[in-house]
Amino acid sequence: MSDSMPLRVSYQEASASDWLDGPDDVLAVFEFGRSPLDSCDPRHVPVALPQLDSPPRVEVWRCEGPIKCGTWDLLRFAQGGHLTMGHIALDLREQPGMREASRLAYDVLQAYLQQSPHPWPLKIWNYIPAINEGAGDEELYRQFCLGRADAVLIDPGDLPPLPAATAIGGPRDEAALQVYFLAGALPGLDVENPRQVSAWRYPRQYGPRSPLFSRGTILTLNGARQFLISGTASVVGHQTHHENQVANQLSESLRNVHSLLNEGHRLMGDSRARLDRDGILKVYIRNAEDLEVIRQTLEAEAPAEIQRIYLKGDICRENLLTEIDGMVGCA
Ligand code: 3EB
Repeated sequence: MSDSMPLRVSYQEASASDWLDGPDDVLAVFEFGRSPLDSCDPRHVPVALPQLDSPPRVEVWRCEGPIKCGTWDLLRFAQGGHLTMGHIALDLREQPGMREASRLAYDVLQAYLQQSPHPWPLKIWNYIPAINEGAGDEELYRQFCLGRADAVLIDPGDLPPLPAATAIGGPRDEAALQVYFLAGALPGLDVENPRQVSAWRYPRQYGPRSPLFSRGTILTLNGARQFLISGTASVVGHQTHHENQVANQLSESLRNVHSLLNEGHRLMGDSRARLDRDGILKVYIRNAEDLEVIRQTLEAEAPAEIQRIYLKGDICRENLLTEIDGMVGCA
């Protein structure tokens, strides 16, 4: 693995505790199929989405230290020399509704970042139980977007630099809304996808408040670059393509990823993101029975070297069956 990546990311077969008790440069360990309410260390991030492929693995983030851990209000964090990971799990049984829970999570996140030496969120992951439940604007994803906008748009009409993001639905019996992030000392370079309408400009039909995220951000540290890719689905313009065709949806998502990486190359001039062994892809799948067709499509269309994991998760539009996110290095 190259040391030029600001954040070294990998999937590992050893247990979460082996990594938490292991090397001193571990910033975070993500364990799948576990309730976010059961974090045992500030660096330990249990994620409710079950892993669909085998063997079971954890996602490990490593960076330059020293690493300092702690709890701040409702948030747990691990702060490295240049980067911070933070996570919040809110028990929805103690919240009046999803909008309020989302607003609270983002209020805490923003208050934490304001006093942190790493105040710029680069990417935020959001895992939302029963994300498609509720009709029309009552849908939990739309309520989540409202709460996020309540917190983030302090001055409406004034759009802050937006981090990359992923928003995926977790199991219905999971009690917690989970938000976790990677943040740095400087803002990332925002990249939009020329094939897609920017999410904050989505038309009204998708909900009362547009989702607030950039399609990707580029993190630069000591001359090394890393591309943080937002959740990327089969959306062209603002519309879902290939309804009910899971393999075609995955191919379209990959076209979107390539288009985004090309746009990043155009903006950076010299360097280019690479889907190689330093990178990871997370593939979210709505219906577990689609695992094999998705795996075959990815194997045919993405380089074999890039690390990947398949998670069961609902996509934020009912007609989307799969989505990809990732972190890749630039050379
Ligand atoms: C899309 O392209 C798919 O609300 O934070 C992807 C990534 C999506 C992030 C978010 C939503 C979010 O619109 C949905």
